[in-house]
Amino acid sequence: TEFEPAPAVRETAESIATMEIRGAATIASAAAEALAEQAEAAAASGATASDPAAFRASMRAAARDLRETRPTAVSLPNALRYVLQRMEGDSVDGLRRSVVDASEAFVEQLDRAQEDLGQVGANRLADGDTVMTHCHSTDALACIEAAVEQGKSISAVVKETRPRQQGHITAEQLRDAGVPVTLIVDSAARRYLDEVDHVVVGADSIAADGGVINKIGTSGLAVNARERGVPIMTAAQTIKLHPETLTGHTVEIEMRDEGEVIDPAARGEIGDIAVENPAFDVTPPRYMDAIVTEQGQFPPESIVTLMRELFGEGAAEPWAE
Ligand code: RUB
Repeated sequence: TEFEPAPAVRETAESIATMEIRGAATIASAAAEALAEQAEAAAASGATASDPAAFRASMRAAARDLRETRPTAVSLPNALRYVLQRMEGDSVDGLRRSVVDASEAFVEQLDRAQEDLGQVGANRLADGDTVMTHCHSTDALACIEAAVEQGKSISAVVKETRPRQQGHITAEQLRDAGVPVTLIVDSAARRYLDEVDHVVVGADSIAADGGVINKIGTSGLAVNARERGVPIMTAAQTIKLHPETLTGHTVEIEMRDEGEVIDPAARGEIGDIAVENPAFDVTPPRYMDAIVTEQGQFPPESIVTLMRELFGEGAAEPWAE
């Protein structure tokens, strides 16, 4: 493009692409913060410092670079849209300030939404419950941690989550919150569901039909939980709602490198086989008991009502004040 994004933006984009920064909420706040860094850099350098139109164009270019990193978590484009829609002013300094303010407001709302949904999710858990988790979701953890803060005694069975083992991050965080943790391989999930009272997962996107897009393996876990009679909830702030699914679009499922599945050194020995590595899957609404948001809990089939409220006529996005 004509505008090279600031080094801080390139670094953030690279960290999202390599999954050093990962998880839908964390990606969203990093992207919003990167736009603020772009605004500071553009207000201080070259043509963008003196030309409001050039400043705006450089912001849009930075947003495109951030957008292209990973396709599935809608919180990323939702964050970029939130900040860019609030960019206003006739001078570069005014524009800069509006972007920095919007970025800060976004991150604040994100934190508050997570706290609020944590309370809702915690209300679904009872003293003495054992929960099962998949992957690492800050929204899901907020529910478990809030339950512990309510004085409930909770223990956890944590799925390691192949291929990248984000379950290890979940295990450490729960251990630090004083939750007794048992780590299992993914394929042991159904066996352990007999000892579990509730499954708690996060989401990268929620579709208008109530389908939950989350880490690969979530849909199988949900089907098994239903078969075992164990309730399953998705903890998802409203920035996870995917506006384009209201008009019939589907959510792109990221396909990642085969090197995450099979050691490149062993590839030669195994020879001519196909390896596929989808990062996410879709859990149909009928296998999910509740979507827990900062606006309360919803049966998946009714989430479209909230989506229309937040994205429909005029109201341009979630987290409207
Ligand atoms: C992470 C993942 C998480 C959601 C929700 O996938 O699927 O469950 O992003 O996380 P990856 P949060 O590791 O591939 O990014 O609740 O923190 O937004």
